[in-house]
Amino acid sequence: MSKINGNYNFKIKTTLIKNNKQMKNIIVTLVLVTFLGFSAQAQTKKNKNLKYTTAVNGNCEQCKKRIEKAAFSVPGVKTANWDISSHQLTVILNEEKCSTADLNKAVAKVGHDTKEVKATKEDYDNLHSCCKYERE
Ligand SMILES: [Cu+2]
Repeated sequence: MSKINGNYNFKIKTTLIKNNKQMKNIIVTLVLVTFLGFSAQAQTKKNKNLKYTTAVNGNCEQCKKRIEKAAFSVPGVKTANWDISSHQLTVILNEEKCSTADLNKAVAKVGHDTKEVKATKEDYDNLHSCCKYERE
């Protein structure tokens, strides 16, 4: 009798362990699905105050004005600052109104190569002679 009881208990225990493992799998799946859902939402949610920095080639104060003017011409750009010595353009932009690609295109259009978008030869040639930076 005790042997039968022992077998019986063993069966119950293994069933419980199996159920536990299934439970864990279900929980892990639920957590993953929730997490993936959140990250998908985070990707589609647009940032109204995205801080974006990129390298823009240029030489002087005149370049600075031209680059910043081009940046401000893009709808959604709130602040723009180009640093002459570091060549870094830093902007805050509203992703609901424009993309970083729009910004790069606008800056390249006035003749300045950005890290992402190169100016056409024609746009570069239109630069004032003192502004003709060395192209990489
Ligand atoms: Cu210049």
